Amino acid sequence: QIVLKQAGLPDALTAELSERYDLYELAQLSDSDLAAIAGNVTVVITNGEAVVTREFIGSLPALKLIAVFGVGYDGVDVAAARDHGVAVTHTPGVLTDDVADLAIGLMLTVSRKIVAAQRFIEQGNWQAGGFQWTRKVSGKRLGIIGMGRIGQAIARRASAFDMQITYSDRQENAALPWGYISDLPALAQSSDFLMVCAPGGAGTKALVNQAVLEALGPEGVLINISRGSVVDEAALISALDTHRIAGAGLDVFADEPQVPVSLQQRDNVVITPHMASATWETRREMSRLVLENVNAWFAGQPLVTPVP
Ligand code: 8YV
Repeated sequence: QIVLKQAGLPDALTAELSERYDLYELAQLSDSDLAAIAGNVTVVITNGEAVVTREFIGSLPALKLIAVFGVGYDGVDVAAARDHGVAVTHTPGVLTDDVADLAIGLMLTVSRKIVAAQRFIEQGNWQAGGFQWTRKVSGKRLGIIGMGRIGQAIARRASAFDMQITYSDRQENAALPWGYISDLPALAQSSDFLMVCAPGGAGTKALVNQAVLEALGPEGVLINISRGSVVDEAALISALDTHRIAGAGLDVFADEPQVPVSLQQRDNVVITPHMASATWETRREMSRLVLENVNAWFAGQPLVTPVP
């Protein structure tokens, strides 16, 4: 019974897995190496960025579990997994705070131009006069696309900034105290900040398109901490080029780790390398959950955090 590591994982998790199981790393296997072990691979461990295709699942006849190091499992062909009787687990909950924290950080950083202000000092410009004025965040209107665990955590934080919060989702959640606007251009139009918190995948591809960005408007800021695929990146670049939106804060991109040059070196765009869940504390918890799921499967016990 082989555990196949298909993507980068924290060293401590890799060490723990290899202590307990017969662990192979896909990146280190030639095609013939892989063919030689394929019949014995029962568990595949992947992450939020990697892609697990139907073809790959089909090439591993003994596969029983795909454990995702991350909450988003849009990279895994879950329908194919189901067809092959393969369970999928992920790491929900433990990273919610970190992702929400970074979302708020990006919102503040873009609006108050914190990165540009630091560059201003470092480039020796302060002596010649003060930095440009920026835009207020507190009390502004925040629109959230995707009101799941992370969207709600962002909304709770934004409430402390006295923001007026509305959201869109597949359906209204009547238990929430925030206003529901299902139509995305309408949501964008009533927002100063638009946060993308919807999961990736076919159902949300390019949800934030030119029409949504136009509705957000020249004073509006887009923040994306979910998946690059949810935003039409070309439309975003064009909206920035033509000043049809005010700025953007982006932790995720369409073709990571490639980041279009046209999103770089802009005073009104703050970019981070898909790091929202990357704190020591949270990466430890994510590792623990991956390990618990794999251990549960080998012990014949119920999985801890299967995908719905
Ligand atoms: C990544 C993420 O999984 O949780 C998610 O969905 O995108 C991240 O936490 C992480 O970067 C590891 O690949």
